[in-house]
Amino acid sequence: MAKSMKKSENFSEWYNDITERANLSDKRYPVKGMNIWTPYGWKIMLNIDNIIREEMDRTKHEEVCFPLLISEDQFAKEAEHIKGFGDDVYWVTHTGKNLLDVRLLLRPTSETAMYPIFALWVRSHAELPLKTFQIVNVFRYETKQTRAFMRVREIHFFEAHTCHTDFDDAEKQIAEDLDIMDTLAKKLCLPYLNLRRPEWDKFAGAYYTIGVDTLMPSGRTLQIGGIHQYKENFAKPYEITYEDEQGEHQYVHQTTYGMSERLVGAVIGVHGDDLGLILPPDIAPYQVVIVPILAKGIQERIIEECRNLENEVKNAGFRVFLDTREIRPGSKYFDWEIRGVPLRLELGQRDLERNVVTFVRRDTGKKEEIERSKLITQITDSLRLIAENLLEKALSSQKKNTFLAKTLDDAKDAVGIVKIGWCGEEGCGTEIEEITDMTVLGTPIEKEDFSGQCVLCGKTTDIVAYLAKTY
Ligand code: P5A
Ligand code: ZN
Repeated sequence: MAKSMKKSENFSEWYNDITERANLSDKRYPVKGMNIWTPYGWKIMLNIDNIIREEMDRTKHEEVCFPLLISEDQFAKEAEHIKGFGDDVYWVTHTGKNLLDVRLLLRPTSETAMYPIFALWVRSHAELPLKTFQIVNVFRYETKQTRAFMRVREIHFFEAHTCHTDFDDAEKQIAEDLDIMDTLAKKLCLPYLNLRRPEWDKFAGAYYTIGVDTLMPSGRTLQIGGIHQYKENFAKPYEITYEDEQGEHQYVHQTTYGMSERLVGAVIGVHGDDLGLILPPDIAPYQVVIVPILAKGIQERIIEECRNLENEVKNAGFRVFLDTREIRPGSKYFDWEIRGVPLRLELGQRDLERNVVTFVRRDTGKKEEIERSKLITQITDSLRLIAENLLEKALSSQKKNTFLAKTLDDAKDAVGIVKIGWCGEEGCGTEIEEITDMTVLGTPIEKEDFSGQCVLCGKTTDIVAYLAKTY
């Protein structure tokens, strides 16, 4: 077996290695940036999608599914949007040998597919807000380095699109989106930052963008979500209007919220260790794995008892897997550790005789014996503790790797998230990016107490900007 990588020594290799060995994704597909979802990886993704669907349901968004192809004329209506996405687009130009009259493109995101239709759907103020979402694949010809889950060209994509009577109602939607983000991030045990992106880095066509960033162990941040206020920017070119109470036609105000399989990438990177993945219990395909320790003579009794355990755990509402493969228990431990299953139960002759189960936590490696009768309470408690521990660890690592830099030199030396004083001017911002070789992620949406100087021009300012190297 190949020597396993150390996460702390080479995060990037470790990430690729773990993704492969945990069998999350098959990267042998012969089109760059397009990977295959394996059964195990797909189960994780679907568990995340299910949480998102629950949240959408709770907040009364309705699921839709728009076509994959967009015609060029529809795509081209909003100038900023096409400027931002034009180069990333995959075009469909032919059918067989014939050139198409109107070229078609694979959606890189679905604004331009949906909004001509929203213009037909939205009639009166009584139908607003319109709250929709879809979970579909989108295509972006990324030129930055591709990497499983983190940057792909065929993206498993969640996108919510809403229409509102006015700016304030759209702002309420953004507050709701932030609340949804928080619920989801808690379940994934991920700390994150909500940063209002600088003007030069907002979503193409947006009035403003909130980037949701998480810190990876490499010291780079990964954007795991985008929440955008469009104001009337798309409503105008797509003529999405409604009749208000006075019978006047008004443009809707729109918002969107997007996430992707990057959430899986963040979970792998943030929580995993040198033994493999560690999956947050809420998204683990199996929360509990049972490994029989077979002793000669009573093999059948042990298997039977393991089946009883399996049923008991399943009936209590947990996702459980009984591993009856004919390989050594040690190999099974190894496999399930790589795959990040939060809890392992072992049952052998000694356990059977003493009416206990051996119980191992993936996050701490701690092994203990528990009474058979306390099994379900113990599982319930342990899964909760694992989730808490994962979040706490990640939070403390984020804290440890966040620095306030007084000067550009200090900023340059830091690995992680760097906070600096910034006057707010684009000129200073982009120059800071060049000098530090970092990205200005933006300013926190909840204003932080700060008074100091812009690290570049020295002007007194109360604005803190966050900088980091990014994926
Ligand atoms: C919001 C939904 C949008 O596209 N339109 C509809 C808006 N926003 S976004 O920020 O550009 O994308 C949303 C999130 O998708 C993830 N993402 C990716 N994931 C994997 N591979 C990619 N190439 C990729 N590109 C974007 C990011 O998490 C982003 O925040
Ligand atoms: Zn300045």
